[in-house]
Amino acid sequence: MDTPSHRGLFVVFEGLDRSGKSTQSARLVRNLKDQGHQVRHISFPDRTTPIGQMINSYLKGQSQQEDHVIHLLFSANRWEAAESISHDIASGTTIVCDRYYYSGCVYSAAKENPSLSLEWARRPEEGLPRPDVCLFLDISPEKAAERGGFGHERYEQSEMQKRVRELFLRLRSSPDENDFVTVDAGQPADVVEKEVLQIVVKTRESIDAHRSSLRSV
Ligand code: 2DT
Ligand code: MG
Repeated sequence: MDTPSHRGLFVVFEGLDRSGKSTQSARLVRNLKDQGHQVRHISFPDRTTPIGQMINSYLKGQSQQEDHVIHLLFSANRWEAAESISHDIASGTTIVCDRYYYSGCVYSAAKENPSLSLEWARRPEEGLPRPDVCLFLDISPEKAAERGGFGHERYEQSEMQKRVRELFLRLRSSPDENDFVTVDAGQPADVVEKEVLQIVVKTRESIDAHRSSLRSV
């Protein structure tokens, strides 16, 4: 195995729908590749696996799932990818990932099911590869809505988006989530792109300086 200083980074993008995650993660992938890094772009939910297909059908409203069950399926969908993420990072590939366990926690907790708290939601995520940095693309639900109407998937409604943002902010203030960095996603895309790249370059430098290994959630 490579020494930690040659390992890849694990970079996650989080944020509301329409916060610019797809655009910014694609730009980061291109920028890192231009700098000569090996990069793999992934996203959760990964709708291609059998578990991912169950999630897809739920999100499209084609099937129902009990709140805890769908929560655990989203988590299982990350666990089934965990080994390949750790493997790639150890062999020097940087992973750029759209959504991860932070979305898992906040979207489930936003349902306001009394037996599904943010704390409960985080438990099944414990032990997953921990991102080196989580870039939270912060945008108000109003500004996100101005960027185009909502789609037709479950969760794409303004009340839900407001609760999701509040929970992201709550999660951010937890000492467990010390890899969280907030970026103002209401700025022009080019400005966000530069900020993101600067943060990732700094993260790289800090990991190289400390020879930090990949941690666990
Ligand atoms: P996309 O619009 O990014 O495809 O996401 N979600 C996502 C959860 O509820 N739990 C999770 O663990 C993850 C990763 C957020 C589809 C929706 O799925 C939600 C939006
Ligand atoms: Mg979506």
